[in-house]
Amino acid sequence: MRNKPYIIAYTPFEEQTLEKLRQVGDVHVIDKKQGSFRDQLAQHLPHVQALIGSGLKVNAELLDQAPNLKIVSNYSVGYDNFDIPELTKRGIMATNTPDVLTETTADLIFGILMATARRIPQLDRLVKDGKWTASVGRELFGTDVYGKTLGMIGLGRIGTAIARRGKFGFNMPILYHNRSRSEAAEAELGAQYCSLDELLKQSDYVCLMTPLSPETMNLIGEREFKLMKETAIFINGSRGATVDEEALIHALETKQIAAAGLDVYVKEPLPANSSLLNMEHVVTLPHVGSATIATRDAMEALAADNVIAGVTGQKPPTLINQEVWRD
Ligand code: 8YV
Repeated sequence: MRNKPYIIAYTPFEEQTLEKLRQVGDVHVIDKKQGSFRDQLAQHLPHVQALIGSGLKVNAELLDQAPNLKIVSNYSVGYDNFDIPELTKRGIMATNTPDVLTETTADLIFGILMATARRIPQLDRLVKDGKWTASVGRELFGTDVYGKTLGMIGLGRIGTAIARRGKFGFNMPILYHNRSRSEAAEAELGAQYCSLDELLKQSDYVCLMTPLSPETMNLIGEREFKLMKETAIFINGSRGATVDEEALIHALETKQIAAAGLDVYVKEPLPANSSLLNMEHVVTLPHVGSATIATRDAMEALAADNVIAGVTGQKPPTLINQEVWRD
């Protein structure tokens, strides 16, 4: 019988985060170098009270193996990897890391938009490859950003922060489609709510920032790409599965849309045989929206604070399923 709470960290964390967790519990780090991730996890699940990390699918099958689990702490704002109704039914707390990554992620997503529009990676490669031997020709000219229409699908915290950059930095009219209307965004940004189809037809930049859920799975597919302008640039900073990736590849191959900037994919890391890798008009980033040192440190600290609260009888600061909390 253990007398300290048993905590499993299944994503690499900084020593300072592990040290913080060790103040309240026995911490075991799953290290992929030590063998199969699944086997290690299976061995520890019967004893674990807290799980901390990102991306692990936490569903009934896993929970059946973890009868002592009190809290699952996601080191990310998105929690599509959690079966929240199942966790709630079992009285297990689920937490994520909102707010601390909002501005950093918005910076990066706006950065992809700029990089895709102005072909920054292609131009950088040209210079580094020693091919800058004359003035750059029209085939490498970009697309204007300033004053163009930005369509935001998903206007939550990060979506709103991206729209602010567009509105105040680049004078972009903002259209948005969201589960619910945001009077605050309409007042602050003059953002105009519209149907998904209207947004797709009118936007120069279509930026997808909606969380992944059964309702948003494959939200953008063949029909939606057909509705977009031929000059449209598509940006995805949400989750790969919100887009039908085959339909995206087809839309890019057939020039139904002009270009895409992507930080997320159906399968991550992106497989080496993905057609997206061979397209000059696609900018591919390796899921790094929140990846600055300061932001990742803040995410680690918040994810750890959630665990510490959860195993010491306090309410975790960013509890998702509030229903499970009883004083
Ligand atoms: C990941 C993210 O957390 O927060 C999210 O939802 O997608 C990212 O910030 C990050 O890749 C760490 O795993």
